[in-house]
Amino acid sequence: MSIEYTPWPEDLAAHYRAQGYWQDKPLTSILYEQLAHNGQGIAVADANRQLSYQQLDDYSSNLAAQLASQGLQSGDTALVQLPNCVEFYISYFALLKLGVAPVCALFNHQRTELQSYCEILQPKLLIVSSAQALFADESFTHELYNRFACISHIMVDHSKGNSELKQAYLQTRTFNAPKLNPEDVAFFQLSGGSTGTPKLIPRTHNDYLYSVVASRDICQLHGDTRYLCALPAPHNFPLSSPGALGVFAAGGSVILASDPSPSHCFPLIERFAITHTALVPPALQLWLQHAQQSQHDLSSLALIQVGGAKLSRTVAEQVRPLLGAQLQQVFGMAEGLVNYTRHDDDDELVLTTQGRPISPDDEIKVVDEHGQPVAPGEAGRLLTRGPYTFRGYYKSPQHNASAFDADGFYASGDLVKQLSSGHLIVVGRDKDQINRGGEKIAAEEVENHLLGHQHIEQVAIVSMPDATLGEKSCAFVVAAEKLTPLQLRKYLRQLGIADFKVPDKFQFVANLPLTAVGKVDKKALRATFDGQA
Ligand code: OOB
Repeated sequence: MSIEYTPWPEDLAAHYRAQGYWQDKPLTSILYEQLAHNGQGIAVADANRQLSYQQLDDYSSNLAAQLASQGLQSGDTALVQLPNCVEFYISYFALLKLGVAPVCALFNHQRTELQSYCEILQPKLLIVSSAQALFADESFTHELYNRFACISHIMVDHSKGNSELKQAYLQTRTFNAPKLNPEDVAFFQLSGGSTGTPKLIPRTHNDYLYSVVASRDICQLHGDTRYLCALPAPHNFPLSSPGALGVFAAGGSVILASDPSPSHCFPLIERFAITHTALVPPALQLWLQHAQQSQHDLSSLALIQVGGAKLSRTVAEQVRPLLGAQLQQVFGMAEGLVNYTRHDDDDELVLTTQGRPISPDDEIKVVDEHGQPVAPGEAGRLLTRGPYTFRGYYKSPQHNASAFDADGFYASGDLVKQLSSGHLIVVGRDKDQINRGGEKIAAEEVENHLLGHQHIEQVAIVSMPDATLGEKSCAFVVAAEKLTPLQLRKYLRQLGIADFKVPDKFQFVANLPLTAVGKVDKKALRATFDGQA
């Protein structure tokens, strides 16, 4: 049985095939294609271990065979939550090989997020890590088994020592690979979100493979590329833009860092002679601050990609002088569209734009609030469709009705300007989301949690400017009784939401300003921070 998703219209699908974007190959071909000539090449390493392409293939097949023997089969779904470790890619490829579509949660997701993903996806299998406090003992796994009848197995990995996951992939087994249909959903990406409930993005083999291979070529990755993966491995940027999958498709090596701090990454850069990496702007700023005093040799760095949130020109200008590497701006989204500045772009474009789309068939519309195209070069809302931009969130007909226009263009919620060269400049946002240094917070989701508090009557969460993160979050709260920020932070943590979603500031007010139509006037609330940061 195939997993349901909104397909591309037949005429567009035929066009994407005719243009050679969709190759009708499964995503696993990335791995298979390295085996013949590069089996002994290093695919992935962390500070303690390394795996050749052959090992990554063998281990993922062993695990797939074990999961098949436990009843997992094509069309099933899984939830994976692992830190940046080689097991992440072993598990990812094992599930792809089996035709089991995983959603890969971020490692800082907590109880509430994991439960929502289980709710939407009804997974049969969980692969998680005891390095995450939630799985340090068995109470949460029991809770999940009790609450979700769909779950037949939870595999807990232990970062140190043996574990069921390690036993499963290390034990040689024969794996009878099922035939995969490249039109099927390969896995689910996580949406940054702008609504009350998290949304999942079905990504097919055909569309994702195209974005990976085209990104590999745009970024000119090759067999000697050594890519430092310092952002959370499942995020679309370090997974596919070109990310680890692009590096595998080029036969290079992925080196995993557990976090993007200079103290952690600089020694790895020297030790592995890292050539490429991907950072969010706040991490880049830390690298820039530490580069000059650093004792570590960073001279191997050739390309530093920066994306996930807006990069300021002043910071962008420091990349080459201080880190000795070329800068590439990346403006992408888990829903599809990814833009890159190119190697042959002049400095001005690289410093001031967020790049241009991967594909000649990425269609971009920049429209006003009535959906009408703005004059060339003017700012407007970004709409897009193309060969790797999804056509609908998983099981969300209501939200899909407003997230797409009548022609199937997805409204990303970004305000952009497009230059005649095709390059986009992100100038703002019209979605109810806070971009906290690349980490996305759906305001409504956190507002709903706070509204569950017995003494809170109204709440509105907006961004406030922050010198380091770009934006932080502030909750304006109308409360029936006196409350303190500490109490509310504790309340949210007890509910089990990811730490980055807990508002940085709570402001208690008598009432919230309203717009003419009676909605909370978030613009007015944001304006209270004008001139700050
Ligand atoms: C990436 O993906 P998501 O899904 O976490 O977030 C997408 C949103 C965009 O709609 C935009 O609002 C913002 O993040 N964004 C940027 C940006 N890159 C992403 N805003 C300004 N400048 C940029 N360079 O964040 C993502 C996915 C693939 C590659 C790179 C980033």
